[in-house]
Amino acid sequence: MRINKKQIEEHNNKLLSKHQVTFEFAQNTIPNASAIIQQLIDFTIAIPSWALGTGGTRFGRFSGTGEPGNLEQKIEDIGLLHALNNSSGAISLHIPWDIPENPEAIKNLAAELHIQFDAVNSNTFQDQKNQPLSYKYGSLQHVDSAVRKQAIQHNIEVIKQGESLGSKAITVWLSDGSNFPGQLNFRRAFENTLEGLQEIYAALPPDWKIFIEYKAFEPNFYSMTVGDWGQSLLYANKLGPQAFTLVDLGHHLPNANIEQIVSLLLMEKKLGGFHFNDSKYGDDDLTVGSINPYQLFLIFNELVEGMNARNMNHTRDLAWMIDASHNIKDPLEDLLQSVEAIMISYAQALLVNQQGLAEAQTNNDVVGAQEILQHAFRNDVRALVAEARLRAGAALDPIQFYRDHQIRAQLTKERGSDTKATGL
Ligand SMILES: [Mn+2]
Repeated sequence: MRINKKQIEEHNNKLLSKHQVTFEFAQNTIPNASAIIQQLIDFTIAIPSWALGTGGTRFGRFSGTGEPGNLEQKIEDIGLLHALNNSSGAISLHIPWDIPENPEAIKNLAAELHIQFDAVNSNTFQDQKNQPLSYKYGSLQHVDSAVRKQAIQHNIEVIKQGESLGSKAITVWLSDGSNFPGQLNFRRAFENTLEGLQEIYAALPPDWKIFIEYKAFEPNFYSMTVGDWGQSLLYANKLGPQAFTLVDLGHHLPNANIEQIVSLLLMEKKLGGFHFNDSKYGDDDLTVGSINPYQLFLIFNELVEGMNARNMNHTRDLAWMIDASHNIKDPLEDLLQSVEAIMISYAQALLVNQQGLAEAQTNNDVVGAQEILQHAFRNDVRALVAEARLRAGAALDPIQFYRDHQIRAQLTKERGSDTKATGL
């Protein structure tokens, strides 16, 4: 299904007078409001193809209805999100769950819905049907070179799939590691992984990037072969200028200072991309901003400050993507909430008085520095984010629109109630 402009106009007209009251207040109290609105209009966050269906845990999965059953329908779902919020104009594909059978047709559909192809993701964390060798004991780290070769070939295949669609990056997340002390020679596992990554790197087109994603634990619980940002950075540095670290918010040990990690990776020109989610305990894959919005703001503050220091383009120079699991919410509603949370944090970071903050830091004015950050965080910027949507022809209140038009019920009518969108 598609949303037409007229439906959005009607929705906006109904909410306009109420919006104008809050927007005028925001405009009068936030000094650089119009510049911020333009930056919000330009910002886009990629939606992963696997997040459009109901996720689950290892204990079970409670299916939703009307979920997309193929890549075309996944792109259509992202088209719905993008029509509603103007900030979801990219898709991140997972191979082999979403192999495009007809790349030209897929490209045309995406172009029609103003959706670009973000980083493609490889998968060596599970065995596929008819796969000759198993990844039970790892992929690129494996003691058997034949398994490593199979994993390398898969990644090169993913690059080719991405090229056919116009992607410019591959994200490699490895579940490799060990569950028990003594299982693995750490050094050999690292060296094997590096050699594999070097072969994948050699297959990159010149205008491509490779993102090395790290994770502290799970599915391996004693060691992970790319376990933290230091290890990821080691690989990225050894690989070369097209290799970068990818930060997934949920992939740290509890209380890790992610904003500091982000700042230093930017300093080293090695931050490549970002996976948004939130967590209370581990890699919970909860909705970004639902547990710790202040942390999200602090991370965005470092991102904005660090990107500005290097004259980076906020939208294009880093890969922004949601990576979450919607276990009990409607995935589309959850994604609308996620994008909203990201836009709010980004807007708050844009209104930090950076010059004042630098002065406070120089003067060791600890109270002043905290005041500046918390002043920005405590601003209600929702009207700015809504105004950015309004100006771009999207909905003032995307979730309200989604509910008023009973989009899930319509999708269920189209696609049925026994649908499954994930490859797990
Ligand atoms: Mn991730």
